[in-house]
Parts: sequence; structure tokens; C-alpha cells
Amino acid sequence: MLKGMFKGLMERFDRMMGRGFIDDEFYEDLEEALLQADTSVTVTHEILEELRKAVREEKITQPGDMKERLKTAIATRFGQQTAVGLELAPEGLEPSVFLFVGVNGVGKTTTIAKVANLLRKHGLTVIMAAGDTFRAAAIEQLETWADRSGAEIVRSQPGSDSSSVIYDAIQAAKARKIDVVLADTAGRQHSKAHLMTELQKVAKVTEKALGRKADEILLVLDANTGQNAIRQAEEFTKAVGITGLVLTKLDGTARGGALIGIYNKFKIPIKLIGLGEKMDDLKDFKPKDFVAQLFD
Ligand SMILES: Nc1nc2c(ncn2[C@@H]2O[C@H](COP(=O)(O)OP(=O)(O)OP(=O)(O)O)[C@@H](O)[C@H]2O)c(=O)[nH]1
Ligand SMILES: [Mg+2]
Repeated sequence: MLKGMFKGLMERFDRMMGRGFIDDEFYEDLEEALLQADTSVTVTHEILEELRKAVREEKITQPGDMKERLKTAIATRFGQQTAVGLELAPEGLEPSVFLFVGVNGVGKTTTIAKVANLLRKHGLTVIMAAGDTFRAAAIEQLETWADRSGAEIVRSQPGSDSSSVIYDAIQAAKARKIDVVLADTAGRQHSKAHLMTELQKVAKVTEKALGRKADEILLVLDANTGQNAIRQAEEFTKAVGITGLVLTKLDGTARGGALIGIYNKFKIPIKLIGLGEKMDDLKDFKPKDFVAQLFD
């Protein structure tokens, strides 16, 4: 599933392996491949330095051994994350509330469908809040997913206030003893101050309805966005306290390099990864497995 990511890197690696020895050209090829996958210049140079050091100190001579080194170098940059999963509400304080935020088209609504599907399979009841009130189509899209996953939905008229819809959904969940509220929000550019202010209001209203902060505020990032994902993480973190990242569209990206280092920079756990458009295409994030898949 992850074949697309670092495709260029893998092809180049195979060519380097073909040469059977490590030379300057090897490092140059590796550098170019990492940069082409949109790995930042800093992270690329750190990785190269690490590999050169390993070659010197451990007398590595074969590109094949280097591949293992590279895997480790990438995996450590995702930190010691184990799949902790989503944070549910403390016992007795249900419902759990998860807000999904991010720029346009990254996969927020699809991820909500996938998470609803997962929760339903675990026997939890789910209510979706149609907090993307900008477009009628967005509300209909969520309704379709609610039907398919067996979730309920709270919706309002297009153009109505996003935070009131989410407020209503939380109240409905309390009244009907529903386990989890999944709140959709409209896609918003991280550079638009008024939209980020609106998001702060959503977070505040959620807190008011719930008596505590949302259990998760998940920033959804499209793996294809390259280094701009870092900017998005910066701005969304500043506006609202992001508790976890969801990385989507990993099934088709050749620019996943930007994601190396995103954990290191923000120390926000990557909670879920999206690997397709269907409800089952969602996985926990485990750095080692993830990196192993990239290389195999
Ligand atoms: N290949 C692939 N496509 C995905 C994935 N997640 C979402 N998509 C697709 O990306 C497109 C946008 O997904 P949405 O869920 O509507 O994105 P959104 O963030 O809700 O978009 P807005 O509400 O317009 O901001 C759809 O065509 C989805 O099917 C994924 O993990 N892999
Ligand atoms: Mg959406």
C-alpha cells in the first residue's frame, strides 16, 4: 500500500545496490532521492551525516547494510511512538469528542467515516456532527457516511454556525448516551486568520458543552502536500491545541519525505494513517512497521 511513497528513493537505492560498493556518488544519489521525496534539507543532511558516521565507525562497505541503517534513521525520526490509539473520555464523563481539522480536501470527512466504522466495529455508538456548514454537499457527504457506518448525525442548514452544530451534537450524545462524537469542520487555509479564529470558537464551544477540552483535536494532513504540511501543523497548533495527527493518502504519494521529522518537530503523535478511499483503509501508526513497509 505504501509503495508510492519514496518510490524514487527505492528505485535509486536498487541502482546503488547494483554497484555493490559505497562511494560519493552513492551519497549524492541518496541526497537527491530524499530531497525529491520532499524531505527537508535539514533532515536530509542529518540522515546523511548519520550514515557517513556509521560507515566510518562500523566499517560498513555494502549498500545493503546501508539500507538497514537508513530504515533506522528514518524510523527514529518518528520517535518512540507505539500505537496509543485515540484518547477516549475519562470513565463516567462520556461522550468522547473528537474534532477533525485541517486545510481543504485533506481527507477530514473520509477519515471521520473510517473512524466511525472502526468504533462501530468495537461496539461503540457514534454521532457525527456536520460542522462543515459551508456547503450543502459537505453535509450530504457526511450523511452518506453516517448511513454506511451505522452512525447517527446532527446537522443544520448550510450557512449556519459550525460551533452550534457541534454543541448540539454533544448535547444529543449526552441525552442519548452515545459514546463518541465525531465533529467534522470545514476545510480552511491555515493562512486565513478569520478562519483560524472561527476554529478557536469551535474548540471553545466544545469545551463549554463538554466541561473539558475535546478529547482529541486531530489535524488531518495530506501526505502529498510536501513541506507545506509543516506550515499547516505550525498554524493549526498555534490556533488550537492539536492532540494528534492523521496522515492521509499515503497510498499514492511520492512526496512523503516531509513527514519524516514532523513528529520530531512538533512532538504531536501520529495517531492514524489513511491508505485509501474506503472505510477500511485506516491504520494505527507504528513507525517501525511503517518504515519497513516503505522499503519492502
Ligand atoms: N487515496 C486516498 N484518497 C483519500 C484518502 N483520504 C481521503 N481521500 C480522498 O480525498 C478526497 C477528499 O476527501 P474528503 O474527506 O472530502 O476531504 P476533506 O478534508 O473533508 O475536504 P473538505 O471538506 O473539502 O475540506 C476524496 O476524494 C477522498 O476519497 C486516503 O487515505 N487515500
Ligand atoms: Mg470535508
